[in-house]
Parts: sequence; C-alpha cells; structure tokens
Amino acid sequence: MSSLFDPVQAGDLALGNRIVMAPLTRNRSPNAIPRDITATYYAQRASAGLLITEATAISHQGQGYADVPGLYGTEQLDAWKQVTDAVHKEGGKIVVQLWHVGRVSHTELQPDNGKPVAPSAITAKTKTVLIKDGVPTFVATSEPRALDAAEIPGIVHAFAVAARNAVETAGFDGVELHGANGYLLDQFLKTGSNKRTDDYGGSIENRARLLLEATRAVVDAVGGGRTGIRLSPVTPANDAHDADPQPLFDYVVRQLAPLGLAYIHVIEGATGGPREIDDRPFDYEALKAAYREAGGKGAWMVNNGYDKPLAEEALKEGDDLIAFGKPFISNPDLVRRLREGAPLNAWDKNTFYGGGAEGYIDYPALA
Ligand code: 8OZ
Repeated sequence: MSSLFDPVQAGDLALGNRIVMAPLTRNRSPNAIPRDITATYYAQRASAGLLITEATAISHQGQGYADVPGLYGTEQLDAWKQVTDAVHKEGGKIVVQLWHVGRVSHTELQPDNGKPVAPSAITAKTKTVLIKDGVPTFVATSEPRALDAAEIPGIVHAFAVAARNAVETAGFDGVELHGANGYLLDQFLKTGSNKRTDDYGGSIENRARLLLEATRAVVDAVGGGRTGIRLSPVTPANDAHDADPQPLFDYVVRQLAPLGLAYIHVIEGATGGPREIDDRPFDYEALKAAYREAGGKGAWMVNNGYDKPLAEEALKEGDDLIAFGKPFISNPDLVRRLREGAPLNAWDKNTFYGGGAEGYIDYPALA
C-alpha cells in the first residue's frame, strides 16, 4: 500500500508525495498584487507534493475581498512569476486556484462600483472584507444582479485566458478551478442561489453547464493534465445550499471524467468546519465511484480536517492526495513533521487574514 510520502502522478503533474497544501486566503496582496513575502511563504512550503495557491481572481469582476490577488494584469502575472520561480527553485510544484466570486462581493470592489454578478439577483447571507481606514472590516455582501446569458461566454473566456496566462506567463505547473464554497461556479450549481429559467438554470444539466463550460475551456487552454477542480457538495459556506446535492455532484463528476483532469479536489462537509453535517448527508465514496465508473483517471484529492491517521485511512480507501489547510499555515515543513511524527506548531487565527510577515513567513521549521 502506498504511504503519504510516496510519489504519485496527477495528470501531467509528477508529485513527490501525497500531501497537498490546500488553497488558503491570506489577504496580503494590496492592489491584488502578490508581494515578495508571498514568494517566501510558498517557497517555505515547497516540500508539499503540491501547493495550491490562495484563491486568485480571474478578472476584476471576479474580485470579492480586500487584498486578495488577481491574475488578469501584467503586474499580477509578473509577481506570480516570482512566486513560481521561488517554489521551483526549492523543487516544489504549484498550481493557481482560479476564482470568480460571483455574488460574494461588494460594490466597492467591482468595476465602476457596479453590482456583483450572480446566477440570480439573490443576496448571499454572508460577509466579505473591505479595508476601512486601514483596518480589515467585515461587511455584508452587496445585492447582486443576475447575469445576462450573453455575458456568460465572456466569463468562460476569462477562465481560459487566466489559465493560459498562469501557465505560459506566470510559470504555474497547472491550475485549479474554484468550483466550491459558494462562489460563482457553485452558485450556478445549487438551487439555493440559481433560480434561472434559461439554459443555465433548472435541471441539473443546466445548473452544471457553466462549471463544465469553464472547465472545458480551461482544459482547451492548458490541457486536462494540468487542470484540477475543487468541489464542495454540502458546505454551507457563503450561504451555499442545494436541495439534492448527491445526484447533482454525481452528474458533475461523470461529466468531468472524460476531460483527463489531473485531479478532483473534494471538500468533505463544512469548509474549515465539521466533516459531517446532520441535515446535509453526502456519500463521498459514491461520488468517487461515479467518477471512476465514468472512466475518470484523475487523482482523487480529499480535504477537511485531516490529520495523519485520518489521511492514512483515506489512502487505504483509495484516495490519492490529502489536502491540509491550517496545519500548513503554521508548519512550513509539515511533510517532514508528519513523516517524523514531530509535534506541530499551533496556528494563530489572528494573523490568518491581512497583515504582513507576522504569522505568514515566521513560523519555524524544525532545526
Ligand atoms: C476564507 C476567507 C475568504 C475567502 C474559500 C476563497 O472559502 C475562500 C475564502 C476563505 O474558498
């Protein structure tokens, strides 16, 4: 049986081990441009089998929080190139998470201070972060407007352009579509946020259409073997809700199966919270079986609350990659610590979002 520390192939990505750094929003990119400390931060963590960057906006319209990075301007791409160079120098592999927040945004963050866009004009019961007088401050998300069907090809195109620039200009090894956590692609999937009556709403096929179009466009741009996708069937994050998630997500992974993706990344339960939600049961083994039965060959990546014993259990059940989030914030050498059974540094929640080097690049590695 393979161990957490054995190499694995995920599409075109030859990974040194099965431990993945999950995408983690850190709000340290003023003007949406990563700084020098971001290159240091990721390079310190390069012993992960794969690094997935924090969610990164594919367009100005895709922005939803203060000081999160983007991937749609020259300065942003140049800054990311510094990051990927630093990671590669340490022998690491890094993909960027492609993000469109949809309705989880605020007019202050949008082009011309317009309304955020969404499948339907339904405000998410959630908060975002703006900088007020220099201080990160939680504010309610703005009322969105429903996207016109004629605008959708432009969003699909923006995913593809961001993916191509990520690989060709910024030097990423691949990309991950953010299809999770109540952001645009997830908003289209789920009945709580999608009340459309056109080809993008109603049936499962219609609600899944945007996610599948965006994924196919990204695959056309950079190749399936460099493309992953993150899904969160039942998370309540950002007011996400679907009336019947099992058939929806079984359909989604069956449609993804023929695309030759590097991996499918599944958040089990509530993002960053409980792995089981009483009123939102979900069978993840059935989801994986649906993907495999449809011919899906990508690596199966699982996430949420894993420790070493639970990760080893997952490998036994046929999962291929385990994504760790918060433990990677406070343990740059998490792979070594897990291998040696060394104690883990505790994380400090107060420095998760915003600020500078403190709580970012100053967590100690083992001597
Ligand atoms: C925490 C804070 C802001 C954004 C996600 C991109 O949940 C996020 C996020 C997490 O996927």
